[in-house]
Amino acid sequence: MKLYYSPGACSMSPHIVLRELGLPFEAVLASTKTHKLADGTDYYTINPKGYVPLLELDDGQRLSEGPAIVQYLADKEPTKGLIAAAGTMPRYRQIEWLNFVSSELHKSYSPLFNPAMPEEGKAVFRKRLRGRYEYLNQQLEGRSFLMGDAFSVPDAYLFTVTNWAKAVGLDITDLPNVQAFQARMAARPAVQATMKAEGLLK
Ligand SMILES: N[C@@H](CCC(=O)N[C@@H](CS)C(=O)NCC(=O)O)C(=O)O
Repeated sequence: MKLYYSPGACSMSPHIVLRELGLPFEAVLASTKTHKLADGTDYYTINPKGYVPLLELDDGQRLSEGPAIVQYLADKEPTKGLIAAAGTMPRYRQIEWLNFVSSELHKSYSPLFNPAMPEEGKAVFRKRLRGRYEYLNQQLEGRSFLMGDAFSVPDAYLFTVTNWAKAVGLDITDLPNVQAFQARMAARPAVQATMKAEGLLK
């Protein structure tokens, strides 16, 4: 398999999941700034949506959308416990979290990275994100991970987007459960290896 990624972008979520699962894969840099691969290939010819992550399967099929990719990957190795079985209530809870991270967090961060967004607009999105993190801080009370004691795929996604907070001037340093979650995730060997591979850690 090939994972098209850009350092620190939302593609870090499936990148972490691949390493947590120990699956063989090739990481292919597809910069979100240039939309070009290292050899100059126009990334739009690979993913017409232009964005990462994109997973290319061994049979050549391509799968986009981070929440779909992480479920696909975790379902390949069900004994690793990163996703609950389809049709069970825990699976729907994990989908509920993946959707929350995608629509309530990830896409509220996007305008904060957009140089065309005026500062007044950015303030609205920071406030919205702050409210979502206050909710998360309550949800993480007494839990190590979103689903309780065990790491699962939505945690990789939550860690990835929350890692952007400082860069966009979102102050969530006073939310202890969110901070403890980030620290717990950052200490995982697969997360360390991913961040090193993406050039975010030495
Ligand atoms: N709906 C997509 C969104 C992916 C997305 O927003 N990717 C960003 C990086 S975090 C990107 O590639 N941006 C560059 C672009 O849109 O051209 C998903 O959840 O996978």
